[in-house]
Amino acid sequence: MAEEMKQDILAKVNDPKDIRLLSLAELNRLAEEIREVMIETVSKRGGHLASSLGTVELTLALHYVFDTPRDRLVWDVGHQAYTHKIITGRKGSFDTLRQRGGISGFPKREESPYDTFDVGHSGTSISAAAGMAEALCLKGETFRIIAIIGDGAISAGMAFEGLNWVGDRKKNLIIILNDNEMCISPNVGALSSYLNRIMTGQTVSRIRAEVKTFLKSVPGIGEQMLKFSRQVEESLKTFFVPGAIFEELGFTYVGPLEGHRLDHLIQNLKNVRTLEGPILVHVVTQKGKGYKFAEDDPSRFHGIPPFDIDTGETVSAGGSPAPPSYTKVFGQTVVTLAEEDPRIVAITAAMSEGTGLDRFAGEFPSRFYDVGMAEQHGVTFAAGLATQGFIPIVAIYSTFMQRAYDQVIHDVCLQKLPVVLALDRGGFVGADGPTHHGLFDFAFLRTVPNLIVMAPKDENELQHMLKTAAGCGRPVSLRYPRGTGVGTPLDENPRAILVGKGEILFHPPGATAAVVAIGNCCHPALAAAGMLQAEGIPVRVINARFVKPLDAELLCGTARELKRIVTVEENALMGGFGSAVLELFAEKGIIGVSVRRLGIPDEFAPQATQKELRRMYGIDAEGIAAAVREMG
Ligand SMILES: Cc1ncc(C[n+]2csc(CCOP(=O)(O)OP(=O)(O)O)c2C)c(N)n1
Repeated sequence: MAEEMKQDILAKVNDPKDIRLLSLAELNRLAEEIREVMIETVSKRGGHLASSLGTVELTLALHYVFDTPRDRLVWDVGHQAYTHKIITGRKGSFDTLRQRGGISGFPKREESPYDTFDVGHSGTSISAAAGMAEALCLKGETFRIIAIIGDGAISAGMAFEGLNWVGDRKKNLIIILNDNEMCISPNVGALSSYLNRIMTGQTVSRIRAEVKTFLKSVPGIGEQMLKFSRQVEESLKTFFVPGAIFEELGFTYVGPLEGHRLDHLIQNLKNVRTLEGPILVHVVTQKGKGYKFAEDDPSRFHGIPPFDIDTGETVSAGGSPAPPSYTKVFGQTVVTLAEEDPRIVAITAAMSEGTGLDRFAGEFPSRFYDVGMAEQHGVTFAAGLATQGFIPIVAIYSTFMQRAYDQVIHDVCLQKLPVVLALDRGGFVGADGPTHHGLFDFAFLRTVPNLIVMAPKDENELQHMLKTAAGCGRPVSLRYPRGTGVGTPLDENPRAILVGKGEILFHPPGATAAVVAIGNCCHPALAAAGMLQAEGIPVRVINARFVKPLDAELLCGTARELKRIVTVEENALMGGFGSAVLELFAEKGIIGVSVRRLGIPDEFAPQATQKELRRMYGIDAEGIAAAVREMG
């Protein structure tokens, strides 16, 4: 495919100024060329293809009409901004998308003056744009601010808070609602149904117009019928005006616009540019537009690993079949547990496939809830269910659980409600980078009273821990990593383990140090011990299992005996697992023990593969072994 492509127009575009010189025909051709580049690059690098394919014309029209970078485009989530990247000076580096040292998959201020706000989590664009609008007034400047938000992201609580504010402040601010009726899966919620009715309403008015023309053409009775149809139309209008909800909130509503027609978009955006006050422009797009496989299955192409362009199939690494992913084992186990216990219900915040809950959704549709991109609501909703005797399992990626911190504290833990917080993507996520790494949950959750914090060493322990969590009658956080398991065979039935008890994984005679690991760091710790054993350095390896409650007896006993401890975690060091161990030792008056903590220092880890990051931060087998050697 690469050889066939010739991007003549794109070759001339280095900056949005260049596209403002193009004719409509050239702009349409440019859209095609951009799609080719996007498909080609994402097929090699992986990425958020479907969303970015859906915004090609919209992005071109925005840069064409507005004076960027003076006018500010504020993207929500930012996964749909590949066209924006390509035409704002990053065409040449687009091939490094999501790679270590390469350009980010999301807008990033340090990357370009065209990127006005760092993003990755949803629902921030309206508030950020509102802040810019206030600043503009304070500074007496006159540029335009345009927030671009999807129909999924606008369902986030924060987006509603922003709308509420903007509609009231009456400052100049344009919100583009990019409506493709999809989140990752089909969108849910009352607002989504409302938007859908607007579109259906449009179809109705078009049909009505056609009927009118027809009636006029009927001699005699036609006029009479037309009169009647006008009356019906009037009553329909009061019943349904497109965008009325936004008008009531203080916005001028414009739309729905056809999001893949550049002429239509450009003309309407030029008009919008002249309007004052808060404006909401409703643009209808198609997720995956222009690439058949993505149009047919936009969910799969939302975030896709490398794939074959001709077949749309993801490229497998080959060799022997990989062990199941943690996500898959989690999804299977929830189903197993739910079969035994009718109190178990499951909740996702718009990520049923990503969290593996799609299987549960299929088996127990009435006990499954997709609350939309609304983590805060999801957690408190779970707390409500728990007050009525249910056992909610809320599956949210570690990074997105940050959104629901107060809900965890105030609504779940304060009331000791038995809610299971299943934190997928704990640790490094890889190419999505710093906005998405799950590196803080041990630290921010272990300080919350009543909460048990655990992490399994492998996929088999994950199923046992999930059984433990669902059965213990307490709030629990259970975090596990992105990616495949380590290949440990799965026991047939999940069984509960003892809360607060760790295990010794390797107990060589004559050990002079212990590596105390948590979660997915246990297997690298074992590998390190194997390497050290071969060098004549016997090291004990402990799987702590719990960040809280810690196994005080095991850990303090080991420290007193061996005097040298290395802790390992895929989490921020500050306040994390190693800190918990140090606090325990201080509390128990353990002295004369040297402790070395391995984990992530006080910085945001960059984008790179998980393997590269583990190497970089010294928490892979080599890094752990080196730390033990250095202790002497
Ligand atoms: C707080 C938060 N929760 C979940 C996600 C994961 N996520 C990324 S994009 C997306 C769907 C976005 O839907 P929409 O806003 O409609 O944009 P589209 O991809 O359809 O263009 C989700 C759930 C996120 N980025 N941030």
